[in-house]
Amino acid sequence: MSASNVDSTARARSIAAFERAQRLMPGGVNSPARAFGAVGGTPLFIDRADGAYLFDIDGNRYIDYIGSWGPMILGHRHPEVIAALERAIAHGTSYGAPTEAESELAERIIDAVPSVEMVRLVSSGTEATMSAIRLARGCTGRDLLVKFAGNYHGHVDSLLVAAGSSAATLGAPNSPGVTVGASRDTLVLQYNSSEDLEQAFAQHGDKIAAVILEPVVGNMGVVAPTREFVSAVNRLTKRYDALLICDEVMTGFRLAFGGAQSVFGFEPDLTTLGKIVGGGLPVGAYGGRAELMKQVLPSGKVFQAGTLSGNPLATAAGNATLRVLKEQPPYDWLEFLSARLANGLKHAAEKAGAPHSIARVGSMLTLFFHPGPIHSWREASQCDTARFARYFWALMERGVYMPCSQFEALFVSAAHTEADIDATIAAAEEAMRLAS
Ligand code: KE4
Repeated sequence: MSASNVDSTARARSIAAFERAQRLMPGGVNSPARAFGAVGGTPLFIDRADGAYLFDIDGNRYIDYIGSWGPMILGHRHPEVIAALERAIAHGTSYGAPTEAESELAERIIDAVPSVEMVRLVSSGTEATMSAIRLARGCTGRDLLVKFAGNYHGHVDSLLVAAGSSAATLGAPNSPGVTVGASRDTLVLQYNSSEDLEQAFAQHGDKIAAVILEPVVGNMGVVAPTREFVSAVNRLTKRYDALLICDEVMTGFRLAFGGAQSVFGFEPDLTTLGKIVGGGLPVGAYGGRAELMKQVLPSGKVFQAGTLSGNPLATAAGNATLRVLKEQPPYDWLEFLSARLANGLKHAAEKAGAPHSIARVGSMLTLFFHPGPIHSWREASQCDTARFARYFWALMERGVYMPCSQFEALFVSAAHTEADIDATIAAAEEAMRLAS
């Protein structure tokens, strides 16, 4: 079923709302991923959410696998998060002065992530990665930055860079407005390519300030690191005195309480966080060895600031979320549900004869319309995205809201039930057939 065939009567209010929004905001959205560009059709305007469900303004209910792109690991409107917000809002919304809630959230992060001894709270994942990169350059006195194709770290100029012609070729801007100056200090390599990393360090090693990566990639669809790649990243950054930045904005507190680094063995100098640490409100964070973090203003000279950093409402939601994750860890339940879902989607694709591969790490998973295996952007970029778009809309018609791009992870929450998973699998069997 193509997007244009979607039963528009069931979404009349979203269609009208989108027409209005497009007159007011670029593309009618405040983040491009939401505009359904990758799948076509009209994005749904959401009225409310509860547990594992989204409800659009036309009153349709969906089983939600976006989870706000990761933050909602406990499900929507978790009672302890709502209660924490109600308590916080009774005291006001923002003070521009320190609060104990910020220290509590910092303490929770430090206790959870072994490599983090000190942390700075900011208001988004982009702010976290931008600041961690500036700190790495400030601490090392070096300019070059290594990133990997298919890894997304927010809209930081120095990371909006296309790969050069070879592993050792410095990058070029891949967005208007990003200057050559901002991009020429960035090397873009293939994820899971130890050879690329060896070559880049051999050629530029003493100029590389940091390597930044997603320890499990979510932003080209889910791609896990190979053991060899993890070892090469740890070894080469140490050997050349470059810093390793693990961008755990998506994976932090998602794949384990200590993040993907605790599962896969990355040894980061700095870690960036977001999404779950705000429990659905705007919180980002960067942290790492105290000797590095102490170089951030005002204890050090590396500048970084933010009006709403550590906002009382955001830290209340973040603290409540991390408290629940620590006291009632959902990871076994998430593993059970996510494995059930992955198996069901696999069988649905096999029954439909659709070329596919499934990648899953914990409660992040992607069904690629590509036979796989997928280890880097080179393979991921060959997926059948037209088939994905048909599959996406056929699922939407059946009340299942998947991420609106082949190159995203879907997220299972602790609020999902076996019945939700089984209903999703049944819908996927029909959607897969229709999408063929
Ligand atoms: P934000 O600035 O959007 O809070 O975080 C940027 C970011 C940094 N690092 C990683 C690993 C991320 O996944 C993200 C943001 N993720 C996307 C979803 N793939 C957010 C969705 C959107 O852009 O609307």
